[in-house]
Amino acid sequence: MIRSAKFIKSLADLKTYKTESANYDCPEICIAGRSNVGKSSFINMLTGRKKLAKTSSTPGRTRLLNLFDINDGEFILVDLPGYGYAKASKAEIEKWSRLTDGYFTETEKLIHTFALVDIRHEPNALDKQMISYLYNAGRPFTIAATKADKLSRAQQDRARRTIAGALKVGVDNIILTSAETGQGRDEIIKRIDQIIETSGV
Ligand SMILES: Nc1nc2c(ncn2[C@@H]2O[C@H](COP(=O)(O)OP(=O)(O)OP(=O)(O)O)[C@@H](O)[C@H]2O)c(=O)[nH]1
Ligand SMILES: [Mg+2]
Repeated sequence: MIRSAKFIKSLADLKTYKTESANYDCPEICIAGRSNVGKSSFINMLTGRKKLAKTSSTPGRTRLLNLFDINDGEFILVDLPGYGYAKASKAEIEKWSRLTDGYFTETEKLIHTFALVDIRHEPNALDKQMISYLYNAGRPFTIAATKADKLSRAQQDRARRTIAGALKVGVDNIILTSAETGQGRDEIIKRIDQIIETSGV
């Protein structure tokens, strides 16, 4: 259950992340995925706060690592910059990937990742890379297909099978979500409750 949500801080580099994360003792759950897939909107949907995380129709909006406190120290939601933003400069892309890759290697508090893919697109090489990275690193994750409202129910079913096939997971491992309609919200919250419970905090 999410009772309260509060923005903590935006962090531009790993060093700041390490300093900041030393200040809290609770687990982290992060939201990863391609630029514009709907990570920040996903956080807003979960917390029921439309403007908590900044969203934008222009890809590449989230350039920093953003931390949100959930339920007064129960866990931290981490909003990551998206990958695969074609229009970004090489220097920017390097900076963001240093930050996101670095986050995954440095964090000692991450207990789960929500890996987001756009329901309308077949997962690309970067999406596949993200999933195999998480899998090989032994990092527990859940796949959420965002923007389900853009497709009919029949199309959603088909898309879910396509995504499952491309990412080599069972269809039941993909939760369909929509920040517009709230579809999938209860399922995600239920998953979070289980994750927190089994993490023993
Ligand atoms: N129809 C629909 N639009 C969505 C949904 N989720 C996000 N969007 C739209 O998609 C665009 C990108 O959303 P963001 O939440 O900013 O995406 P992001 O993944 O945080 O993007 P970056 O921070 O740039 O990596 C915005 O215009 C959102 O309104 C959804 O579930 N349904
Ligand atoms: Mg964002």
